[in-house]
This record gives sequence, C-alpha cells and structure tokens, in this order.
Amino acid sequence: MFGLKKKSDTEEQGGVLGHLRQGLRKTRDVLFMDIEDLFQEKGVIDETLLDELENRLLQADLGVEATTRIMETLRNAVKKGRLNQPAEVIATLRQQMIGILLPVEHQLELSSDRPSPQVILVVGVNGVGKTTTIGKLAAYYHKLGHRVLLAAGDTFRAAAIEQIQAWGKKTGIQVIAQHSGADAAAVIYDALQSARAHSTDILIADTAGRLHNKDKLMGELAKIRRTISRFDPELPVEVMLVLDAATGQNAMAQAEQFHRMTGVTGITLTKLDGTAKGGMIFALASKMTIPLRFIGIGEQVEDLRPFEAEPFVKALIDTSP
Ligand SMILES: Nc1nc2c(ncn2[C@@H]2O[C@H](COP(=O)(O)OP(=O)(O)OP(=O)(O)O)[C@@H](O)[C@H]2O)c(=O)[nH]1
Ligand SMILES: [Mg+2]
Repeated sequence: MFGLKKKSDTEEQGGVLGHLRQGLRKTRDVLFMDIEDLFQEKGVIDETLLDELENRLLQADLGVEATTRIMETLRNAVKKGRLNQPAEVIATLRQQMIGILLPVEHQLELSSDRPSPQVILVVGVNGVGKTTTIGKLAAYYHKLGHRVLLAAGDTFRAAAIEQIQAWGKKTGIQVIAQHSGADAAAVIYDALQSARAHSTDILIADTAGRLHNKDKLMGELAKIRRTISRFDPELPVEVMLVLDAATGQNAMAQAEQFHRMTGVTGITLTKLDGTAKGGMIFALASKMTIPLRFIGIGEQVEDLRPFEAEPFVKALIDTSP
C-alpha cells in the first residue's frame, strides 16, 4: 500500500531477494508486523507512532546508538514537515538503515598479484557456525571457479574433523586433516604446503571454538596466525570472525577480543534466519569498522550470501506479505 514495491522487487521475489527475505523473516516481523495497520489507524505521523517505531527498532536489537541515529533523523524530518505519508517515513527509514550498513560493505577481494593461496582463517567462539560457514564458503568459491582446499584445524572438539570432512564430501572439496588432538598450527602448515604444491587458490582453515576471554586459547590462535606468516609473509590472509546474530550485543565484546589477539579482517554473521534480533547487525556496523563479508541465513550450503547493504535492507523493510 505504500507504493514501495517496485516491479523489479516482484520479479525477484522468488529468487535471490526472496530467499533473503525468507531468511530475515523473524527480524522483519518484529520491525514491521502490522506496521501498515498502525499507520492506517493513526492516519498521521505523530510522536506515538514514532515511539512505536523506536520500540520496534530496540526490540529487534539495533541497539541504542543506531536507533538514536535513525530516530533523530526521522523526528527532525517530521518536525520540518517533510514526512507526511507512511511511504515517506519508510523510505527515510530505509535510507538511514542503508547508510549505517554501507561503511561495512566490503567484499573479500581475491588478489591476483599476491602469492597464493588466499588463506581464510575462520575463528570464533563455540558453536557460532564456523564449520558450517566453511562448508558454504567452499561451495561458494568452488562455484565461482576457484580451486579450494580445506584444513581441519579444529583438532580439539570430538567429531570436529569428521564434520569438516563431511562438508568436504558434500561439496567435493579436499580436506587436509590429522588426528584428533594434533597441533592445529601443524595441520594448517601441512595444508599450506599442500595448497602450494597443487596451486590452490583459496585455503579455508577451521579452528576450534574458543571463548574470547580465555587468554590461553586466544594465544593459540595468535600462534596459528604467526605460523601462516612464517610460511610466507606475503600471503593474503583473511582472519574471518564468525559471529552468531542471536548473541546480540555480546557479539561486540567477542569482536573486540578476537580483533585484539588476531587482527580480524572480516566478519561473517550467521543464523540471521533463527533470530528476531537480527537488528544487531546495525549495532555492529555502527560500532565497528571491520568489513562484514558474508551473512548466514540457514544451515544449507546455499544459505550464505556476500553482504550487501541495499538488498539486505530491502529484504528487511519491504512490508508486503
Ligand atoms: N539456522 C542456522 N543455523 C546455522 C547457521 N550456521 C550454522 N548453523 C548451525 O549452528 C550449529 C553450529 O554450527 P557449527 O558450524 O558446528 O559451529 P562451530 O562454530 O563450528 O562450532 P564449534 O566448532 O563447536 O565451535 C549447527 O547446528 C549448524 O547447522 C545459519 O546461518 N543458520
Ligand atoms: Mg566447528
């Protein structure tokens, strides 16, 4: 009813955007469920309506900073008489949301003038979705025509090696592994040698989940990072931190600690499909400058997308059923 739906949206509903919309459904429901009715009921854009919108932003876990930034703009525009129609409110909201996310939209560039392989070292606390993301990433890059190799760097958790091997099987990608309990840095060194020998483009290394506030475990990660540099200091290395969207504002503490110990260069935000608090992505983007590379919107191999601010907000804010 707001006239917000362009034709191209409709055409895309069943495709990529539709998939994203489905993945973000829970958060979108918190933000926009019955919002059209609310606008209709009130008939005017007033303070109560803006308060309701503000509540929803907070409920969806956008955090105080991002919410305040958005609401200030909306309130100012209403005061100046620039927002008289629901569609105008939504359009301004959309613009603000994109504005917050755009600074962290940076795809991982694969450089052709650096030595190969491009290493992606995947780190994060327990259970956030590291190994699953690796399986999806392997399939993603393989599909783009790159030669991919996986390293079973989680030698700690029981069945972790089998789990990544299962992803290897599923995606047709080779996995370099040693026995359970082996030194993770040694496994990754092995994998680097193999990658070199076989002209692999991308080596994706798993690591054991660890709590960001446990210094000893974080020290091990720093050791793995140094091992990669020792192998070849010129190698392009992405230290990819995986964060679970459902952990909300605690994700910020994780990001800070991991960054301090390992120099995180990119973030993948998982499980956006499983939470109504996916608004934390805005809190993350307004507090950090680390690029957000990918988002996870499900457990299947195709449920990973490079992060793009505009389609993300579009999928979130489109209020049609
Ligand atoms: N719904 C949903 N589930 C996910 C997503 N990513 C991962 N999962 C699930 O989260 C659970 C944990 O995933 P793992 O990949 O094993 O997590 P991990 O970080 O490797 O865990 P540890 O190795 O134990 O630290 C599994 O059940 C995954 O299927 C996602 O984007 N959406
Ligand atoms: Mg794992």
